[in-house]
Amino acid sequence: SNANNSKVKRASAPTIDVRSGMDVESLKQAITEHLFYQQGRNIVNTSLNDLYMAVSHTVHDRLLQHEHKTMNAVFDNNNVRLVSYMSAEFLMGPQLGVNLIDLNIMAEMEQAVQELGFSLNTIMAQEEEPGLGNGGLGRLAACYIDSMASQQIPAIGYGIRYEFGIFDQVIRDGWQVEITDKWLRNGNPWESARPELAVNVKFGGHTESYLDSNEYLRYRWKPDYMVTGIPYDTPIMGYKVPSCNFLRLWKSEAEESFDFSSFNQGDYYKAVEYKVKSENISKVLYPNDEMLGGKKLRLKQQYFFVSCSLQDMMNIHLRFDGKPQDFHKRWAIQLNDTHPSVAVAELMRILVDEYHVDWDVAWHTTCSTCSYTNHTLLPEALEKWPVGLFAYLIPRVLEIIFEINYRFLKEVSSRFPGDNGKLSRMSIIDESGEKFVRMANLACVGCCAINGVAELHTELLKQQILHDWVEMFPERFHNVTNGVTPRRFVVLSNPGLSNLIIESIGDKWPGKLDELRKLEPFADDAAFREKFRSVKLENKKILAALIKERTGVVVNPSSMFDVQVKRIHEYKRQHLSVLHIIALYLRIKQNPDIDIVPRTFIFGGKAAPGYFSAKLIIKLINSVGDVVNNDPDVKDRLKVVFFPDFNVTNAQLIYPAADLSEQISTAGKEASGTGNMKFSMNGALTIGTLDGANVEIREEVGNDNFFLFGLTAAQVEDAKRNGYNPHFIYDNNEELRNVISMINSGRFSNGDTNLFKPITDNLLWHDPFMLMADFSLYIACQDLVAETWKNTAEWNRMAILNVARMGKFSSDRSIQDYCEKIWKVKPFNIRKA
Ligand code: 6GP
Repeated sequence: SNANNSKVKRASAPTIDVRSGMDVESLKQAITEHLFYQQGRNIVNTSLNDLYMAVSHTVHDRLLQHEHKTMNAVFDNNNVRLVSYMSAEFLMGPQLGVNLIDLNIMAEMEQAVQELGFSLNTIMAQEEEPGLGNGGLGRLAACYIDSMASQQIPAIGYGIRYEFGIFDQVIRDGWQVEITDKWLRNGNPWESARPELAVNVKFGGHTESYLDSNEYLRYRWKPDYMVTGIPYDTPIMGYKVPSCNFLRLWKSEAEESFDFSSFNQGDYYKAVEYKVKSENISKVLYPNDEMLGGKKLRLKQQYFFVSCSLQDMMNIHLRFDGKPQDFHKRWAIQLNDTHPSVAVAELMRILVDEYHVDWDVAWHTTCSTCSYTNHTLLPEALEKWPVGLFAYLIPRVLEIIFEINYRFLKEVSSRFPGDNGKLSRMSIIDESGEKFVRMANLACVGCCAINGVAELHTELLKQQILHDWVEMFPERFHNVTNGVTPRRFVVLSNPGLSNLIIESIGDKWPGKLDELRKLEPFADDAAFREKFRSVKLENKKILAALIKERTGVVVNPSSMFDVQVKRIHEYKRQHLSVLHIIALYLRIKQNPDIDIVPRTFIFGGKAAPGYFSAKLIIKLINSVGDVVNNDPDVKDRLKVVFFPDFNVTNAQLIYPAADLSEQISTAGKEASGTGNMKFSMNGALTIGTLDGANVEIREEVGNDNFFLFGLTAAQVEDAKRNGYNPHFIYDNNEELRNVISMINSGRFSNGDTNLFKPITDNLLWHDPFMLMADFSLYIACQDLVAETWKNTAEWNRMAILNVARMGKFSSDRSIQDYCEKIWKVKPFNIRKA
């Protein structure tokens, strides 16, 4: 009864706790105090950004409480294995909204902010997102650290604190223009610098051998210079659980005392030059997903963040009183593609050179620690570095790679005697011409697990680029199909749908996505379908307003929103969708009274700045839009929009408004895709090929609820082997001929018949991504899509079933797979610890 009394008391007179209180009064008080003591403002003279900062600091305080408790509990326990997710990219997206959801104080914060005279949505819109990634790979890393926290897996994400993230895209005259992303300009309330945890990283110089006190032959690295890594931590809260992990990103700085010699000799400029050189390492994210082979700074970035992270992990391990060679018992490292794969050699260097662990013991430790995820089959994305560059930048690491390779190749020749082809293919060093270090080979040698990101992708990996490795180490191979976090991509971005689902099946699903199955019966409930339709319509109205604001194009919210948003790449085939648009336009031009389903085609995505064809595809989309959108014959039945600057913030507004999701890559080329999952979760139907995770999405939602078209991966390979002839297809398909002729006629380029020639010539004479082969199948499938759209009840039934059957694609499930198959790590309940 005492407890009861105090409850009653607290409810009527809350004790305000400005650092951890979750009630409206505490939040208000905390915001007001942060506003004054951190920003020097009062609520009456605040700018929106100052208010955003104050609200975010208020949330950050609460996260720190959880982070502190989590880390104390973890570090108190000697038997916990932690995950280290190493990634050159974390495409985090805005933080305020998800943190409010994870802390379960969205409503309280809304009210607090409202009582202060503002709206939470306006404040959230103020946030400049940390775009520290290019696309799928970086966004996956962000989803995974979210899910690790939510699954109560003790984990640290390790990466680089780029001063400039992925460029901002603007469209001028239909072309992409890149603008520097100054995301730190207005301050970052989510991070804390931890200068006392700084570590140094060596570069350049030479190595030498010496005898240690036990007369053992050892090596040491005499670098030219050192660079200091300063960690910046961002808390990563779990969803409605007390666990809070963190993301630790490294900023490079000049090593304080290092260049004092030249400074003292009066060479002030040399000292400053060294400072600039050091700070450059974490200056900018590389936007290219293609060949980076010659980019010295990129290799420096990779080694810098890997070395910082491993030193930090060793420091943590030793703090637990661990022995260096037991490192693998404390840590499971996941290498997000080959970008951090130099970790294999660097961990060996630390164990052998710095802690004098025997080579064989160190090798066992290293292999038991590291695992590698491959994210692409595209040969141009397989990283390799000139041996000379390695020798120049990190000479000791190269020696260790040579030693690893020497021992490994001995093993290969004894397993496969006389197979010289295998030997040269599996060698870490490519010796076919100029010598290169092959990063995927280094990863495969030094990792106990290797995985692809969707079932099809893993099979193709095993058959194609990693075939030799399967023969050597079959037990190392796994599949872990990608997933996405429903907290950000449904709860936060689609409140209308979320509330409808909660009304119908309760609120357990965001943390347990299989629960969505309970929605299935509602697909046959006309009243529910109507509510579902009206949620979608509201989302489309919001997007339509934004499209008007950003592009000037007026679109009809009741038309079908046909959306393709992702990086622009030929294998993703944005231009196949353009061919379809032109085919529809031609049908209208041939018969202006034709009965045609009104559609709004929405594209978005960045092209790598050096990828000419991708940039020309953006220009083509905009050019076709200019003609189609303004032709009176079209009568607004078709609209084509290129939504500029596709990023996480914009993505959150686009997925909820989509009716049709375009997942039309050439089969066998898209490793998984994750946008495909976000669309389905938000009730879009997919038109797609049997590629990446599309295969599994179709399996889950049912063949009848998925618009499938196109060649299979095996058929694509067959066609290539048998001498694929795109021109022959063109000659035999009148609609296709008319479409291509229309482009070549200059109709979309003010009479310039050359502008888009690189695209059409490539399609007619090479067509490496088989658009010609899939064209007629795609058009036929799109016609079926249009027919289905006319039956609103049927369309919505299918869309609801898509939502209901997406449980598998929560990143929570992916993380559970990694824990069971690869990391051998269990959830750690800090309340029970
Ligand atoms: C991407 C793949 O292209 C995409 O299919 C996949 O869903 C995503 O990774 C996450 O696994 N790959 C990259 O972004 C990349 O840079 C080297 O690969």
